[in-house]
Amino acid sequence: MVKAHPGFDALSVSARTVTHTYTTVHRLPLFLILIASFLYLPGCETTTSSEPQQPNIIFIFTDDHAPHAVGAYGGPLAALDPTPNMDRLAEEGMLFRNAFVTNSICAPSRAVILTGLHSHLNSVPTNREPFDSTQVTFPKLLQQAGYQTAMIGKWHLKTEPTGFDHWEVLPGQGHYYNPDFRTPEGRVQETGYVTDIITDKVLDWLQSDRDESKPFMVMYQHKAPHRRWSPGLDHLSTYDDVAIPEPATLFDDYEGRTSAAKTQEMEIGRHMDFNWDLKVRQRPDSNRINLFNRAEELYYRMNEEQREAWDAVYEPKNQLLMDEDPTGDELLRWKYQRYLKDYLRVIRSVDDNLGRLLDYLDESGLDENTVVIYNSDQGFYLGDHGWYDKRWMYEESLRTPLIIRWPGVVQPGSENTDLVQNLDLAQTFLGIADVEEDPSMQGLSLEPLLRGESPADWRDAIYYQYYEYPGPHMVERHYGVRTDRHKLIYYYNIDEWELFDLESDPDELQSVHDSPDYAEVREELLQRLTELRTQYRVPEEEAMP
Ligand code: SGN
Ligand code: CA
Repeated sequence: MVKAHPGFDALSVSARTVTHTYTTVHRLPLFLILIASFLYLPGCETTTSSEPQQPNIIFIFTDDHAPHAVGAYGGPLAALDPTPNMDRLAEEGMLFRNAFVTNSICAPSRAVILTGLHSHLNSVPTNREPFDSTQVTFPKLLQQAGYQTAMIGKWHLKTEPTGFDHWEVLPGQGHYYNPDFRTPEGRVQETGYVTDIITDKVLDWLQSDRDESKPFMVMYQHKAPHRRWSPGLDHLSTYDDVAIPEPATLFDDYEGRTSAAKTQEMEIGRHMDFNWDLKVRQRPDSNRINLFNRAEELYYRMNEEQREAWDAVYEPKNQLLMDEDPTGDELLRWKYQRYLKDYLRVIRSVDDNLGRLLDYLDESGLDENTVVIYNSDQGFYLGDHGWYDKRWMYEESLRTPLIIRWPGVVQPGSENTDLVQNLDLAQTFLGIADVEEDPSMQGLSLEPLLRGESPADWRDAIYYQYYEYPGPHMVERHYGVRTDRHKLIYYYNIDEWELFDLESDPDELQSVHDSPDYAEVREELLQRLTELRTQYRVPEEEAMP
């Protein structure tokens, strides 16, 4: 059913920069609007006529939060109860078991979500390009359809946000302590911890700046848990008394894969920095003066009170490390514990703040007509393969957490195992709002899945491509296809292939690309890869060999 609401034909100021022509389902003749209004009289609908009919949307987005660090996804880390509020969201909504990204890195992932287009079509294939803000985005379409829109937190797309009635964003990567914000009126610095401050701003906007005659869509986007994983003052000691379980592949030797797995620079053992990553100021890695200086800059960005609290917790533990002075595997184990504890501490603050938001929705009564989505820009290596960071088409970074609560529509506590991607979110949000999508968008609306349907023609394979090489962590460029059971990856600059059977080798340790037993599977996957590249209009210059 098409739902009319007061702001249906309002055109936003920022939308004037848009060059495309839109069609909107809300441009209806007056008599249809009158009939629709009549249908909404008490008795015909459970809501009152003054309430907006379209659901509100809150998109909660984190940076680098791997699904295996969300309690509801299970696995060894779930035993630590890392995310009680996210787990509550899953109990009240739908958890997507097989949610993937198209390009496992920050700015590209954000551009995909906004436009519903793969990286080769949306102007941001790597973290370096500025987002072309004249493109069609889902916030612009929602805004034109009468939604009030806001973007608060990490943006990372360089150009100014467009399609938002309100925006306050971190410049670049932003800071954990005492962060600056870019706003239409200029830069402001706030005092405190970034995850709390972003949440305060979202709650403020919901409480005081909202036009209650309109439905709203807010993008609530954390910096956390991005490197250098700096916990808030209230979680500095969380997990002090536990040993974080180690992943089976912590001591991976990278055999069984292409040369790409051996030439990366993202190993906990070899590439993590003592001061920058591990917060051991007394033990600078002599060859990384730049990282040492950056860490010191952040140390002095904290105010005295913050620094004292920080030192009181880190200093004694650092002293213990210096006294014991572990080496080899023992040092790697120590680094892993420090890394994971800080990463999970940072996530605890995200989760606490999610709790604040969910409480506010309950208290205000907004919970009933608000769709809440939890998602991250990609997965992350939590010591898996001995790594941190992301970028690869391997499972840990290809996956992203996706939990959607939609009261009255989504079956509470349900799970979906279809292959879905961040590419689908733009159309999903437009579908939820009953606003027509742009015909060029390349995803699939998740609406039928949210309603509990299993469309027979749902996609059987996903396409992935990563472009940022050379660059941080030196992960070779690659593209590939993943089905529910197999994955074919092509490192096109070095002309090397990998094929994994995820059923017999879930950790992707042994490529079977050259095995005669997999000749048929390989041909099928190659065929599917070619089809997907045609379907998604991947340009010729990145052509198959
Ligand atoms: C920074 C980090 C990298 C990280 C990129 C991209 N280095 O360069 O570890 O891969 O961001 O991250 S740091 O020394 O600054 O911490 S992304 O999430 O923005 O894509
Ligand atoms: Ca990221």
